[in-house]
Amino acid sequence: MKYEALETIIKSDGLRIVLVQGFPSPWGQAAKAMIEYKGLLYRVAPQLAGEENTELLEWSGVNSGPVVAWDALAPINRWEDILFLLERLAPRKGLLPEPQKDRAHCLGLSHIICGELGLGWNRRLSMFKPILDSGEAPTGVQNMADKYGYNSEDVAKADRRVCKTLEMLADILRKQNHDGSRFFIGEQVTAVDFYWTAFSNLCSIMPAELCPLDSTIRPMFENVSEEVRSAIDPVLIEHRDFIMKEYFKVPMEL
Ligand SMILES: N[C@@H](CCC(=O)N[C@@H](CS)C(=O)NCC(=O)O)C(=O)O
Repeated sequence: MKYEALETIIKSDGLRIVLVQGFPSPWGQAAKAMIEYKGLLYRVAPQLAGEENTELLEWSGVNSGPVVAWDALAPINRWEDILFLLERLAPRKGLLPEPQKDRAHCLGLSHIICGELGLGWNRRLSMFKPILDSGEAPTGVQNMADKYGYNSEDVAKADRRVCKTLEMLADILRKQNHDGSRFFIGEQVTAVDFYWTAFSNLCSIMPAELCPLDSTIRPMFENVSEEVRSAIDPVLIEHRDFIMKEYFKVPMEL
């Protein structure tokens, strides 16, 4: 993967994705892995974490990553819009099951992982806490805290909410394993398998061989409370290792 200037990819056509450069930002890494799994060609440009990203904002209406664009369509940024675009572009390697019950289950679990007040959101609140508590938060972190709903009430509940989600995901996987499947839903890979794998990095960061994160950034990801650490059932890590090996490009490209 080669980052190109944002200006260049704005002017080009086809599929483009803007990723948070240098971070295993799970929304972007999951989208990138799904694009690659589906065999879609893409170009990529960087978003700079915590910075103004003015050009990105002007083009897409947001200054976060990921942003995805297809031909002349307006750029999109929400995980479900990105997923549905990818499904339209490469329906044969579908990541949303057809049966309605499974589809609802898949979208519900995806929302619990990727959505507002979901797993990623709550882990981010907990990751910001020590930095903001220090009273010396860099401007970039303060910007992100303001943008992503940092408030004392939700911060106080974040770890508990994460644990509840991890417990539920582990229960589902145990039941699936018992029924002979290595996936969250049915017997085939779905979007949830990609999301959990990418978001697991916020709870249990992968080793450097799989996720070559700069050593100055890694400690922020390693800072996981004992409460959350003990809710990471081995079945969750076995699943993400399997999905990484079979469905992601390794090592992750940041
Ligand atoms: N738009 C995504 C979430 C985007 C998001 O949370 N992006 C974060 C990932 S950590 C980001 O861009 N952080 C860097 C920044 O805001 O500067 C969605 O809701 O589906």
